[in-house]
Amino acid sequence: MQRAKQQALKNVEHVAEGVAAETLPEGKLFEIAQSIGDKRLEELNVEDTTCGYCAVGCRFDLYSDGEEILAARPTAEEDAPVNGISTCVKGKFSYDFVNSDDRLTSPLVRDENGAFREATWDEALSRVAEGLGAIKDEHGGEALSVIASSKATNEDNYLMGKFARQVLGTNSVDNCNRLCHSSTVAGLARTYGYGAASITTEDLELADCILLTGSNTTEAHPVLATRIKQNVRDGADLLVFDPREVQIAEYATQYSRVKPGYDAVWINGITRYIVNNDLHDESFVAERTTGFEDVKEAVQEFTPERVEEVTGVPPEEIAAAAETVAAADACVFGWTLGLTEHSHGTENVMAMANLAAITGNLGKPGAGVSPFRGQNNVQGGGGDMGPLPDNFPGYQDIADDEIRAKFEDAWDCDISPEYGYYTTQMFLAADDDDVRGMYIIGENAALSEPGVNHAEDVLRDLEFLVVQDLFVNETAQYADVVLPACSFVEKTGTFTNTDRTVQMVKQVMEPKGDSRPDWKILQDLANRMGREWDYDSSAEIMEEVSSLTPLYGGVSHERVDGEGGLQWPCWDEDHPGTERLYTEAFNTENGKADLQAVGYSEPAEIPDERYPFTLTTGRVLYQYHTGTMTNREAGIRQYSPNNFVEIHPETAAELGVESGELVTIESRNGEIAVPAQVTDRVGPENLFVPIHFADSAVNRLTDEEHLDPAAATPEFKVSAVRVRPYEGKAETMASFDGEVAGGAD
Ligand SMILES: Nc1nc2c(c(=O)[nH]1)N[C@H]1C(S)=C(S)[C@@H](COP(=O)(O)OP(=O)(O)OC[C@H]3O[C@@H](n4cnc5c(=O)[nH]c(N)nc54)[C@H](O)[C@@H]3O)O[C@H]1N2
Ligand SMILES: Nc1nc2c(c(=O)[nH]1)N[C@H]1C(S)=C(S)[C@@H](COP(=O)(O)OP(=O)(O)OC[C@H]3O[C@@H](n4cnc5c(=O)[nH]c(N)nc54)[C@H](O)[C@@H]3O)O[C@H]1N2
Ligand code: SF4
Ligand SMILES: [Mo]
Repeated sequence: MQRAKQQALKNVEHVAEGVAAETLPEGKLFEIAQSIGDKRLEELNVEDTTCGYCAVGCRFDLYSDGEEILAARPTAEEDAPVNGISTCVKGKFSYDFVNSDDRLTSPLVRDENGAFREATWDEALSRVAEGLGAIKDEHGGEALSVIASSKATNEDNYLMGKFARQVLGTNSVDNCNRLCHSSTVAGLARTYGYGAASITTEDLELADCILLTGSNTTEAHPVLATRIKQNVRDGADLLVFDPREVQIAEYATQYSRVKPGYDAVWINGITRYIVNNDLHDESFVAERTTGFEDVKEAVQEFTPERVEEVTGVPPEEIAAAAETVAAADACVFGWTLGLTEHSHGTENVMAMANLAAITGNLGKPGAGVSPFRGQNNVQGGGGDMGPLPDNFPGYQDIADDEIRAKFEDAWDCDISPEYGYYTTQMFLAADDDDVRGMYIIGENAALSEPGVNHAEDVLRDLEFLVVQDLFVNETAQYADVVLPACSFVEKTGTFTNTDRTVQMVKQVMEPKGDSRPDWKILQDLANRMGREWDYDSSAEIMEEVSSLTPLYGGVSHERVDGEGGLQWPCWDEDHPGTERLYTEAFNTENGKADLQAVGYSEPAEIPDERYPFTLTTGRVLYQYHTGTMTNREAGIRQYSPNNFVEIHPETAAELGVESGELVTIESRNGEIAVPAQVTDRVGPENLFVPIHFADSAVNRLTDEEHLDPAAATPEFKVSAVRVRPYEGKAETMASFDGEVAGGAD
């Protein structure tokens, strides 16, 4: 298809999506099908594959002429269990990054002047082997750390963990789950046994009540939002608790504005109301839980008055929500980062886990807990595959002697029983030279870590840094060697989505230039560093995963492809997979949910006279993270060209600023200048800035030191800041042209 025509089509569809903010009707999709007709179908490659943006795990057919991706169209519905025919704007249109001019097509090394020059694979891999090897020889493998990529496949990630432990000799391997849902994983593992969603996606439509918190669902998980809205239209109750009146709140039976940073308080308030009014599920509590009495006692301090004082939620809203949840036959508790990205995120999650358990909402259709996971493969690649400092694949503890012996034997190496550093801790450990070299794969840490002024210093000062990515992203600018990886459209493997479904990812195009799939790069490097890996395909890697990982015991490419996805636990070849967790028992020693009393905690940064506002950060529909992929999309840039800060009209009036005018936001950690978007979506004491823009990176304002004690998650959702009209020239906003395009209203 001619480019101009294709672009015109895309623009039309963008408008349609902008209005619907979700999916195209089937008829429209049919028209697109017709327009591909310019090319004869037999000239095109078509594969059913899984989206590489978010963890909803939409599946569709991707069409390519071998040079570029032409279209994404619905695949057979039985192969798309989560989305059916729906997709969002990113999965449908955002493929320009694949062929963008600045895509990495060959390895880069530093020349004698310190500038990057292209190099052969041979030279680049030798440099990496020498650079990492020298630190290992002098300081031991523990002085090295690896950040694995939740954008990459399960098979890639299994090898990232194996590479760290077997080849480098370090347990310091982690990934973006640390910045995201690791408090969910910790909180749910502690109470129920598995750190994952208990529901299958269909439960969002079977529930008669959905309690959502800290989730901007229509923008961050659009296809799940569609399913929720459908159910609400059919009569289900929707309760939304969020400091911002996000779009999903428009559909809610009840929206409550909460003060950021105090979620356990209102959740405990609801639990208190339920237990004090005997509205809990007594038989479920008696037969399937322990710890109820402790929880009941712990929630007593969260009286309606106290909850209102701390969180701003009035007593009648707590009572109404409690009555609705208790009256429901089946309720899903959904959450995202508003609950987890806190210095006490694990407590927030456990408070929610208590509420779900005491109301008996687990292990039955339409009920359960559903943390909507983030990156396309953070459930699988970021967790299940074990590129983690404390776990082997399948959450097998590295400190357990028997398990460690199993992996030492399989991998033919010694493994220390000491946990390594979590991602956030790696950056702190580097200050003391406890980490001297890093291998960062598909993670733009220079923008996504908390406190990036500090992260930049660390990256600059490392003795050796290798970055493996599609682009010379902000992190790669500090690298000694950059290795070109290929994206999900150029390789085969599996991703595991937010409801534990393992799904096929299929190669639709040849790797761009000299780029290679992550697993092949790791294999070449391992062999250069003295090992003998000889995997012929990612399917073979999955065979090794399933042989060592009981949760994935029955997972193979053949089955995943043939059966249209498999949900873990899938213990063996004959096991059908598991739609819902905990139908019979919890994954704890005695099979019961181990409820944990949760008391009062507050954020690390509390507003004061100098920093009177609370800043929270997050996402918009059209953009993805640090923009490496979406910012290369002309259509997307048109809708979401630059950064902004949401400011309440009263606050804006006090400051004397209007929409589009620049303001300076300053925290104890740094400052940025961004245009104001005046809106009452935020409360008067709150501000919101998205995370997608490098030229006024919001993580200059966040803090790297105050981490969740159990999960080491940073406090991305609360920073104390002050704000003033911008005084200087707008040089910090090179891309700003006076237009502000905010989130979906
Ligand atoms: N378009 C798009 N979609 C994405 C992504 C993307 O970059 N762009 N990223 C993916 C990834 S990796 C992730 S992890 C998910 C994230 O998905 P979300 O967590 O839904 O995304 P965020 O924008 O970070 O917003 C979290 C919500 O928490 C609210 N919030 C802020 N502070 C608090 C608080 O203290 N308490 C409560 N209860 N709520 C609070 C915010 O107002 C916002 O509505 O999105 C995934 N999907
Ligand atoms: N203030 C604040 N900060 C946040 C958050 C927040 O809410 N607020 N959210 C946090 C969360 S939840 C997350 S998940 C992180 C996200 O932070 P990152 O994971 O750092 O963000 P991305 O921009 O998705 O970076 C992924 C990189 O992988 C590359 N890539 C894509 N596919 C592949 C592949 O197959 N192989 C390889 N090797 N590379 C690939 C892309 O080009 C890109 O450079 O940000 C965190 N930071
Ligand atoms: S909802 Fe997520 S998985 Fe589905 S198309 Fe959009 S970005 Fe991709
Ligand atoms: Mo995330």
